Amino acid sequence: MIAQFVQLELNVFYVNMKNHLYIVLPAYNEEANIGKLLDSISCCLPDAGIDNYEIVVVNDGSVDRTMEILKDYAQRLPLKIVQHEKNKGLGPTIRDGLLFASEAASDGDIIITMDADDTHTPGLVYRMVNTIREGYDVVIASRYRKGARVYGLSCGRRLLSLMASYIFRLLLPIKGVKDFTCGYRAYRARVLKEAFAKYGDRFIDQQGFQAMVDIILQLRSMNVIFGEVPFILRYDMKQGTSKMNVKVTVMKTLKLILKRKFANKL
Ligand SMILES: Nc1nc2c(ncn2[C@@H]2O[C@H](COP(=O)(O)OP(=O)(O)O)[C@@H](O)[C@H]2O)c(=O)[nH]1
Ligand SMILES: [Mg+2]
Repeated sequence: MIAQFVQLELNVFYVNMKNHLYIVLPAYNEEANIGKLLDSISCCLPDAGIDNYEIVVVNDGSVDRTMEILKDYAQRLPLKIVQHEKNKGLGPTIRDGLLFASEAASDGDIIITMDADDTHTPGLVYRMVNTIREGYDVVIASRYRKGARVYGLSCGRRLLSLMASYIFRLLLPIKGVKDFTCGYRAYRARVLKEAFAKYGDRFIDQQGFQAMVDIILQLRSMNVIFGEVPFILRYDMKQGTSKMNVKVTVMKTLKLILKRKFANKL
């Protein structure tokens, strides 16, 4: 019991001392969700012994109250806001967030991305951070690992994600990856720094939702160790509708597969 307590204390100490954690949130018109998510992050992380964190929200030209809410939270949380005056799309937004975080981070720090729609539970951050510390470079919150659950997502969207998973595993397999499309991920900061140095402006150059899968495809040729942890997707918590245009995303993703598979233009 005492030994366990000491071990826990050491763990907490270790997380605090060694790893700075950046949480990058791409946000477009998330007034209904962003406050709830920031509340849960600010509860969950200290509960897990992680006090050394910073949230980076990229507000992508939202036309609702997202900015107002963010400014309010920035007064009490370690929160930086990167502002796009106009809506640029998920690709440029996630890129600017990752660039901001990786420039601020040291090599051993950890950068997490999650949706700002309150469907990615921050309780998983602790496990993702520890999985990086076990030796993985990129850890994906995966819907295709034992123990994963999906609540509230339509059958059509479920099927689409599953098909994407099989197509990528068949055509562009990556050891350790089954969920190519989930945006909830942890990256060792060094890997992102190296990717920005290697690819420059070509790193994350897709505009839409397919940018998320392309990050993994671009890291694939860089000796990166990928891992996954099972994840509970709480789509039932989401207020409002998805911002993903399914048809456009499917077409652009298919085009991307052809480009990466056959033209191999990385
Ligand atoms: N920057 C930016 N972010 C977007 C845009 N559309 C969606 N997002 C963000 O990308 C994330 C994923 O979108 P979401 O609606 O949750 O997609 P879904 O979970 O796949 O249904 C959320 O954090 C959104 O706020 C956009 O046009 N620009
Ligand atoms: Mg979402």
